[in-house]
Amino acid sequence: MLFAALFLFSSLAAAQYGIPPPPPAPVAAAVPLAPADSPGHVNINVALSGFAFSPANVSAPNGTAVTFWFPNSGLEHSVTQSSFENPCTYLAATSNTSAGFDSGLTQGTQFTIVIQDDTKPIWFHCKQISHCGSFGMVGSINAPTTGSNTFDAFQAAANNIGAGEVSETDNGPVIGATVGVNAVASVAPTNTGNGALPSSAPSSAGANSQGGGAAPSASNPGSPAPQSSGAPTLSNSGSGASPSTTGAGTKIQASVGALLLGFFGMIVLAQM
Ligand SMILES: *[C@@H]1O[C@H](CO)[C@@H](O)[C@H](O)[C@H]1NC(C)=O
Ligand SMILES: *[C@@H]1O[C@H](CO)[C@@H](O)[C@H](O)[C@H]1NC(C)=O
Ligand SMILES: *[C@@H]1O[C@H](CO)[C@@H](O)[C@H](O)[C@H]1NC(C)=O
Ligand SMILES: [Cu+2]
Repeated sequence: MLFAALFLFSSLAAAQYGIPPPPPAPVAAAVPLAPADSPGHVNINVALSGFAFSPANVSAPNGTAVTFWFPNSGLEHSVTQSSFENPCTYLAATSNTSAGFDSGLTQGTQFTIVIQDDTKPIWFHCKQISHCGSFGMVGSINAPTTGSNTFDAFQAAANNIGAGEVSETDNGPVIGATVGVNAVASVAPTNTGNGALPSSAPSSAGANSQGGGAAPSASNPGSPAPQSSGAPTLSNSGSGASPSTTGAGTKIQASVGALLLGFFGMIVLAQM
């Protein structure tokens, strides 16, 4: 403890008196970009450059694992299932269908869903405030390529919402066999870092436990509570500025650091 305190103090003194500080601690390795697709596994970058999924619309047959790669960028994003009709709104359960999957806001992680019915489109968006309505941060899987419900039409509908986007609550990941429409996620966002599926991810061998026609009960006590449309937790500043959820966290880290320094300082004084 004393040694640690002395070390802290001496590096502080070094910085103050112009002695070259020790080399900076190694920066955590950046999360790799989405690797190339492989058989049964499709990879999608999340906001790698700009607020967009890339690729934003893919086709993926039954049993395919689709992994979303969230960069460690300082700004959280999500993959949140929605509907063609309401691109920027979490897909709530109905009496006939289960609620949508949701990664929850996250960064520096990967989130994998497995396709259960490739005959139906899967629509999703990022719930970070303004990303869907103002930036069109949406995506689709197995969307029709012609007609009125294409990916392009979906994204246009999101952009039409614009600043009218309703901020959504974030209750963390919504995963498990009882949620997700036409695709399910069984593992919360995890940093596997190397393209490997999380060990408990469902195999992409095509097992379809839900079946196409089964009507999951909306009152299943095992299913996570769907997000309410009540009081939003993300604040909408209403300005055009890019929102950030990291400001408060950074401040907290800084003051914890100051507290720790003070604590060590007192220990040193006590030893003198
Ligand atoms: C993506 O969407 C466009 C327009 O909606 C469509 O022409 C294209 O075929 C789609 N690509 C895939 C892989 O679905
Ligand atoms: C639910 O299913 C019933 C019977 O198939 C149907 O009449 C009803 O319209 C469906 N409700 C919704 C919201 O899809
Ligand atoms: C994929 O699974 C769904 C649901 O079980 C089924 O209706 C559909 O026919 C399957 N697709 C193919 C290409 O077999
Ligand atoms: Cu986003």
